[in-house]
Amino acid sequence: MAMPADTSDRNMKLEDPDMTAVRKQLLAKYPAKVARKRDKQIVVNRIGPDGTVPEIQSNVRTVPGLIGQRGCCYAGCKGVVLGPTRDIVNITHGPIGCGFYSWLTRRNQTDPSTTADGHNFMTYCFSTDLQEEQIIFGGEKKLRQAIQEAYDNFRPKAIAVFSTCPVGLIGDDIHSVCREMKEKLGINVFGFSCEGYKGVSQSAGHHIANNGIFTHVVGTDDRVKPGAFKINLLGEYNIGGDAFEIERIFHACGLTLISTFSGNSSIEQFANAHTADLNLVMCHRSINYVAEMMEKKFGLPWMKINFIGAQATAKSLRKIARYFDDAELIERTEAVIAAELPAVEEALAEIVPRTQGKKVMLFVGGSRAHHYQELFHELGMVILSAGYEFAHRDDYEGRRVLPSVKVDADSRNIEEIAVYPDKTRFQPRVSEERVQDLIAQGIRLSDYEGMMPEMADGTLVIDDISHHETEKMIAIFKPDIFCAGIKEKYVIQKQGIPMKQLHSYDYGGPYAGFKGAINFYREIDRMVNSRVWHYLKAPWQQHPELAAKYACD
Ligand code: CFM
Repeated sequence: MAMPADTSDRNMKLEDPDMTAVRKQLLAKYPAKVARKRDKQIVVNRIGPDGTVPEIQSNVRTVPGLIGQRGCCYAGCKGVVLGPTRDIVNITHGPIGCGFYSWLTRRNQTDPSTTADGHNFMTYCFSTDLQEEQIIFGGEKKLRQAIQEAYDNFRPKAIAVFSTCPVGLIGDDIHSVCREMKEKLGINVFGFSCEGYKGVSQSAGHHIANNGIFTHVVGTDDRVKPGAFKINLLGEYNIGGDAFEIERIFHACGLTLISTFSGNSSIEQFANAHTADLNLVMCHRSINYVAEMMEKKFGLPWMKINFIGAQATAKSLRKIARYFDDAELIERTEAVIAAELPAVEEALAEIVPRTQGKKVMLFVGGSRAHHYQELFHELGMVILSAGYEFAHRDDYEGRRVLPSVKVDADSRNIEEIAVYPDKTRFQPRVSEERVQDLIAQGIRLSDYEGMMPEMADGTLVIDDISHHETEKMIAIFKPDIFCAGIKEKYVIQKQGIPMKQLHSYDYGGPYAGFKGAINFYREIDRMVNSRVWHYLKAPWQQHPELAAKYACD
C-alpha cells in the first residue's frame, strides 16, 4: 500500500462529534471561577482560510486544586536538557528527595564508547543531601565539599549544580561557589538557579538550562572538526534510542553531526557547536532559546525538522539536503530514502487495515503531542483531541503569533539574556538572497507551524489537561488509544483503554526515523487490537453485589 503523500490533517474537517457540546460538558462540573479559567484553555480547532487558528491560553499557572500532568522547573533543567549529557557530573543541590526521585527516570540513552575517555555519569545520583542544619545556616559550604568530592572521585571534565526549591528560599549563592570551584579545580563548573517553583512548569527550566549552557559552554572550543555538511541537532534527547536511529540516517546521508542538544551527547560537543553550518530544531519548546542565541551570536541559521514519522523524516532530510544545495548530498539523501521506505510501506500495508479509523487522543509535553500525530496519520488513525502540558501559544498556533504573546509576571521571572554578534566569530552562513531562494522552494528558516494548523478542523485542543477532563474525555469518546505519561497510565488502563506513554515509550523505542516508525506501527497495532481486557475478570464481574463496567465496553 502506498503511503499518502501529505499526512497532515489540514483542510480536513472532523464533522462528528460536536466538540462545542463536549467542551461544555468538560467545564460543567467546575466552580464558576475555575470554569472561566479553563474556558480559555479548551478550544475547538478552527482553521481560517489563511491557516489562522483560534487563540489558546497556555503557559499560565495551573488552577490550584486541579490535578495536572506538569513537572517542575528543576525537572525541565536538570532532567530534560542537561540530564542526557553523559560526561557532566550533575549535582542536585537540595534535600535528597529531588535528586533521588529524578534519578534514571527519563529513558535518555547514551553511548559512552563514542567519547575518548568513556565517561558516563548518568547512572549516578549526586546530591548535596541538605539537612535542617544547612536550611538554617546555609548550604554553600556543603555544596563546596560536594563539588570537591565529586572531582576527587571522578575527575570529570565539568560539574553542573542544580538548585532545588529550598536552596532558592534560603538564598544560597550557588553561582559564586561554582566560580570559586572552577578556579580552584581548573575544570568547567557552572550552576543553574532552577528551583522547582520557578515559572509555571518545566518549561521555565528549559529556558534556564538554555541560558546556562549557552553562557558557560557553547563557543568555548573553536576547533573545527573535519567533515562536510556540519549540523547540530537541537531538542532531541535520545529517549528509547531515538538519537541512535537519527544518527544512523545522518551518517548514511553523509551529514556530519557536530552536536546534539542533548541526546547521546558529551560536553565537548556543546563547546564547539558554533562551528556547524546549520542548526536543526526538533523539539522547539525545550531548546529554541539556544537556536536563537546561536543565530544572533554566531550567525548560525536554524531550521525546524521532525524525525517522528517516516514521511516527516523523509521530508526533513530533503529540507536539509536542499539547504546545503549540493548535488551529491541530494542524490545520497534520495538514495537513503529510497532504500528505507519499502520496509515502511510493507509494514503499513500489513498493519493499516487493522488500525485504520481507530481513535486517538494525545496529551504530552511541549512537542510530542504534535509530532506523534504524524505516526498516527500514517496508521490511518483519527486524532480526536490533543494538547500539551506546558507548551506556549506558538507551539499551538505557530510562530507567527509570537509578537502577540503576552509576557506575564511568571515569564518575566525567567531571565532573557542579551546576546550580540561575536566580534570575531559571527559569520552569517546564508545570504538574504539565498534565504529568499529557499523560501521559494518552500523552506522557511527560523520558523515553524504550530500543532493546531496541522490538526483537523473541529478537533478539540486542550492545554494543561486536568484529571477530571481526562476522565470525561474517556467516558465520552472511548478512544482506541490514549497517549500521555506514567502519572496517567494506570488510571486510564484500569478503564480498559490502552494507554501509550509518549514520554518514556513504555520501555520501547526507538520511534524516530524509519526503523523507529516501523517499531511504533507494530506496537500501536498490538495495543489497539489487543483483547487483554476481555481475558481478565474484573471484581464486578465476579461479585454480583458490585456494579461497574469498563469505559471501553
Ligand atoms: Fe521536548 Fe522532550 Fe517534549 Fe520536553 Fe518532556 Fe520528553 Fe515530553 Mo516528557 S524535551 S517538550 S520536557 S520533546 S521529558 S523528551 S517526553 S514532556 S513532549
